[in-house]
Amino acid sequence: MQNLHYMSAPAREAFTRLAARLEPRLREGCAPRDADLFLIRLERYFADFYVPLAQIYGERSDFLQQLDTLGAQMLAAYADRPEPLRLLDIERQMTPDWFQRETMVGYVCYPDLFAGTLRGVREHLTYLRELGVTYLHLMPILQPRSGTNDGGYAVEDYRRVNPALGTMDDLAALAGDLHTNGISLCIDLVLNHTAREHTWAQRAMAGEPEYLDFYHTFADRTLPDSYEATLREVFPDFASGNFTWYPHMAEGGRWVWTTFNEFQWDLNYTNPAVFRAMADIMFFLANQGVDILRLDAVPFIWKRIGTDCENQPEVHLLLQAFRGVMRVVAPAVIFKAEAIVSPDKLIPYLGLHAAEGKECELAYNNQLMVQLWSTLATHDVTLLTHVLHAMPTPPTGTTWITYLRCHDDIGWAITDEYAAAVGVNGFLHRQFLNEFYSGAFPGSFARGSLFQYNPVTRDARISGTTASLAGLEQALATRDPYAIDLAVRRVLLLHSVIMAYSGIPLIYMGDELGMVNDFSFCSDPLRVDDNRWMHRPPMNWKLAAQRHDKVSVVGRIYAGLRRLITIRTGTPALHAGGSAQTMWTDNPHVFAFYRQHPRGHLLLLANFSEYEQQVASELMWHGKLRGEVRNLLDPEGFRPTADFNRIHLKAYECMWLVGSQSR
Ligand code: OTU
Repeated sequence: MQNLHYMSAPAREAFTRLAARLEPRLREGCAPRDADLFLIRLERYFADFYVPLAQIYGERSDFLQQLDTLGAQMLAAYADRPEPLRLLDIERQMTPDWFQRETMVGYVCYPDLFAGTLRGVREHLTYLRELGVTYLHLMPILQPRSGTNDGGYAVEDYRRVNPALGTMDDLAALAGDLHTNGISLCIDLVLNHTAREHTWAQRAMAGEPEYLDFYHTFADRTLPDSYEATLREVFPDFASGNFTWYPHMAEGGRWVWTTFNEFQWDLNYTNPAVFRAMADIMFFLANQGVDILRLDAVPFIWKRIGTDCENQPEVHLLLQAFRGVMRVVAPAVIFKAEAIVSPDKLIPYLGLHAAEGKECELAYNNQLMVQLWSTLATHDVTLLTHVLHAMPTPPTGTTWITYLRCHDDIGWAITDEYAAAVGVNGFLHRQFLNEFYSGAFPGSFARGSLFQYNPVTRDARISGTTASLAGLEQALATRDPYAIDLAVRRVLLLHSVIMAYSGIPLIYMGDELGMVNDFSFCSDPLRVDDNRWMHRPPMNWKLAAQRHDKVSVVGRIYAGLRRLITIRTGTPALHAGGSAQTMWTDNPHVFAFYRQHPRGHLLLLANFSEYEQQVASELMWHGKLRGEVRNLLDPEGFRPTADFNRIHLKAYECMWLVGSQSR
């Protein structure tokens, strides 16, 4: 036992106590080697969860009993873990960079929209394999409340799959098939709130004190009013305020904390039973074969009066504790933080300082996403370069999810400070982006819609698919071949950047086919109020059938993406263990970054203008590319000569330049 002396005295004492209590049961229930492995992991990760839990719950008189119960839960989950997953645990611990590899390519879809059911998804694995997908994020699949349910983010039962999609056995079978095909599985875990139909909420509703304590509820407006003074509203259009009055709750009615919709009740993590219940759900899902848990709305899980109740220090302590216990039970599983927050608040989700390597392995790079769209509208890379320059590097052993679109709207997370630093007025720029992407701005190629327009602040966000926002919908409507060509180039340009920037690129279902906005949600009374459904269309398999027709629009987009993926997976410089450093070029339309990894270097150049552009080739030498320089994306089109000193990029062209000598 080599980890004991790394622990503080109280941690050591608590560990020794817990291990002694668990060991007899462990020896009884597990093979000797498995029992040993559990104890080794328990010792190795004990402080990782004990220390944060002690900070949050240590003052409670029942803290040690809580720890005992947690330990018993861990042991039970470990004993239940299927053999193939135990091997996967060992394999992943030997390959801690598995999710950072250049071979990682993500795809995200709603299973019902993609293939009807989980079985349907299994039947479409060849499609995903053909595209080169190695990471599949299935949007909410656990049993939601019936009726409107925020696209599945109002969960009624975390241990059942939405019956419309299949069963838990179907999920486990799908996970097995995915693993056989080299694809890891990500699912959503909504840990900030449950549906009000969840048994916990129902029992709270009935006034059971044990379950009232699972939520934040209030007899009158005193505390809600004090909190409300500093809270923001996430969905001002259809769910104003953060508290909902339930007249029949307990006796005499209560206010319930509902950050999102009124049917989504925020959980109360000051109660250790909530932490334990959620940890148990994590174990359960891990044992079905889930590899990545997307922790939905995680910034909101801790409340503090006088603050916006987001990103509180306790959120990070809870995440560290969750991760610590998961390392013991199911170390193959990693966490993805769904924290759409500013860079300084985002980086701590990947584990900073003492928490390095102890929080989430993945987080969405919202800044890159927002800046790419902003740059597409302005054709000017200055703000993009500035913002990414200032963006902290993810700590060792973690990386980004890079993406263009997801099921949510695009919120213009561009601070006034960043905008001002490059001579832009933040407010006016955000107004411009909303006008541009809703198509109101004269000459705009985009067709999106405003989401959650707030007439007081004039804030709004944007809905729409990649293709529609990049001009394809409009171009197809006008049948203008030149406009269509530009739109296709924009779609590919954006993907070329997210495929090469450090992290796992995540393709949003339908983007590989250039699918445009879908307005069928307008005739569904449960969806009509939420225009995010315009970019959540059913998969168009008819269009998919044309994907190999290289002269068609869909064929051009699909082939382009397919090529990017093939080249990415063969380019060691793109391993996310390396760095991505943005560089200034001498042309405001050309974005550049440099990827450095011991196994290779790569310089990306991306022309955000619809005209040919040039940059000084010295860039490559500053960037340390050595030997003969090649453009991986177009080896024929790029022929450096002895005297060349400018690099020419075609309209919206992206280059991935590498040198023949790796350094
Ligand atoms: C998430 O989004 C989901 O992505 C949404 O689809 C859900 O509606 C929501 O949670 C509730 O479950 O504010 O505008 O910093 O940005 O959690 C969407 C995180 C959201 C938040 C994010 C949230």
